[in-house]
Amino acid sequence: MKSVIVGTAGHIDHGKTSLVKALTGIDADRLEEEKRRGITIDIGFAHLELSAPSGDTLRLGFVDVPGHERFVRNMLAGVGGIDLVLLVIAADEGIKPQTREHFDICRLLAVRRGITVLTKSDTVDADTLEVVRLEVEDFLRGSFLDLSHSPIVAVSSLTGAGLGQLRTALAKAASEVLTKDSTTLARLPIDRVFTMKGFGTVVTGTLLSGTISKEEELEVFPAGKRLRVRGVQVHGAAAEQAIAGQRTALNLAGVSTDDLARGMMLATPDTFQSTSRLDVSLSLLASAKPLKDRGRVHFHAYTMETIAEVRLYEAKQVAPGAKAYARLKLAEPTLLSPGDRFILRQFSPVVTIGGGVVLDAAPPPKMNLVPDFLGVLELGLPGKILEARVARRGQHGLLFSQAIAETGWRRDFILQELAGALQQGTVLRIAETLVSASSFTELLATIPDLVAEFHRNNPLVAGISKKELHDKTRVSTEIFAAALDTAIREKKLEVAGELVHLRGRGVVMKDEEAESKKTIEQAFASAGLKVPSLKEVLANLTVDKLRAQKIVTLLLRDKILVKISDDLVFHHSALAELRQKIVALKSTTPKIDVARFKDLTGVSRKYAIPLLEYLDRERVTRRVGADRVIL
Ligand SMILES: Nc1nc2c(ncn2[C@@H]2O[C@H](COP(=O)(O)OP(=O)(O)OP(=O)(O)O)[C@@H](O)[C@H]2O)c(=O)[nH]1
Ligand SMILES: [Mg+2]
Repeated sequence: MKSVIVGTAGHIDHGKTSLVKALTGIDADRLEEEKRRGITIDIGFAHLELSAPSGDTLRLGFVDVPGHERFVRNMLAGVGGIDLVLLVIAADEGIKPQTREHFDICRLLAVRRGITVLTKSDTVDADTLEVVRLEVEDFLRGSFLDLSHSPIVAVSSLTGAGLGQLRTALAKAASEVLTKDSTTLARLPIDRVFTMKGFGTVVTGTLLSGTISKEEELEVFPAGKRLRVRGVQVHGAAAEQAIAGQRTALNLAGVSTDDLARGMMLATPDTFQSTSRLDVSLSLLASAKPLKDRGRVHFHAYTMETIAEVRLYEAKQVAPGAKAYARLKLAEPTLLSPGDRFILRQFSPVVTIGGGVVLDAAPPPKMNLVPDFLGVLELGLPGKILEARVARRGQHGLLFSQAIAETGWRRDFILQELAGALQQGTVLRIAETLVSASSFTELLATIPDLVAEFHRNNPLVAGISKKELHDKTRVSTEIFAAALDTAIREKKLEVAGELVHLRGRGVVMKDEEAESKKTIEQAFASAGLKVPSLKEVLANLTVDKLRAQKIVTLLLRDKILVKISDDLVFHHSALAELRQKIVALKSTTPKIDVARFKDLTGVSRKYAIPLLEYLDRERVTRRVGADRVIL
């Protein structure tokens, strides 16, 4: 069954509540004070089932709003989720200030459909009714309520005249309303919080999107607390599930009424984030004063309101009737998504001055206007929006979880909308991250540059460690790994163990350095265990001392030379030979002393002691008193 939310709008006392009662039989004025004063103060609710022209049943949920100028903020809390408006104008009074203000609000909120109702038709004669009708027609010309697509119906709630015609018009309009999307993530702005005997905490609201079922978990924003849905009511009757577009009441567990209030939003858990920064497209009413950069305004979206500072992107001020891109800095955080509409009211005196649409609810802190970015968001094509959001993140890419939080779209929808770009390769998917091909290409070009730079600064080191290279790119582990793989596949880089180097380049030495390296290695190799002192070797080289020291360090790192004490360095082959000699001795001589060792190797005592200690450390021998046991 299709559910449609119908809101009333119009000046005080023009007969909105009476009209809702005449249509539904329900008095939406529920407060004692409302009944006593005969005016509506807060929003009220009613419901009605009608047959659509197709024969299907339509379920209409009514949100009746107050007309009094002092209660416009309550009107705003009610009008946020409506699909269709009944603009109520009393035939005996015609267009009045809140007729205009409520109508402006509906236009700014982009309410798409409506019916204009001339109420109290019993109080005027036919000629007067005709004059009012013409006046109203004129007023609505060119708007979403233009006579060409929205009827004007005269009724009397007192006599019932015209109500049949209004019902027919309502059924037609409601059947043409586009249903809200029940396949996306759930969001429910809270408009009432109360306790019900035997139930506990109950909240109500118009479900903007998705579905909410019994026993489901929800998160409340901006507080972030989690709670469980104990029971669901739709239009006053118990249900298993509420679907987008329905007036919904939820009985909640794990939360008291003190923790909840009008203006908070319930949503699918672990998905969204509250924000105090919004990038928006705003429109200023022609009747408003110019809006200056850094101006303060009242901000209303769905059932919430707060104070906002307006920062303009392009100009110093917005002219009456003009549009502008702006950043709104909210005094209190809230959960909003792109596409959500808002209203701005002047700080003081409080009157409606404009409104607009949220383009980005997760903008970076700095106001850097990426060319065309907000324009693409405003255009509203999901695939293009996703591509722009991916591109904005550059080499870091956009995680799926971020894409979901930023757009309010489900993962499968995102994948579906990006299918073309992924196939064409303009957007790449790397594990859980989406990266634009151009950013990835940039990264691919940067990495060999970073490696080349490292080679320049460290000519004697074989390559940069993967970790150091990763740190320099600052991208995620997955993106770095993918980029490195690609660079290797494209034969730009090579990897040896943990070190990355440019292709065809291990350690590149200048000629005399390479020569010196050979000299040093040979000097040690031919000396066997009777090594020269390092000083002696270095003295015979053509390179300077610092370079020579580096070469030795390199030989030590590559384990060609082995340092066994502070000033004794041996060639690895000499030590390997020694080891073999000692091990071979074991069967005939299980124990040796220093003198025997000196005989065996031909080295002096100065060398013998450190060498034996080295063998102990290497577990070739073990010292027992003055002897060594061969292990
Ligand atoms: N004669 C006549 N009186 C009406 C009609 N509709 C409403 N009224 C009277 O107009 C007065 C205001 O009606 P409401 O329905 O409370 O007006 P409202 O627009 O809901 O007012 P607020 O919610 O305070 O803005 C009441 O005294 C109604 O009895 C009508 O069709 N004919
Ligand atoms: Mg009323």
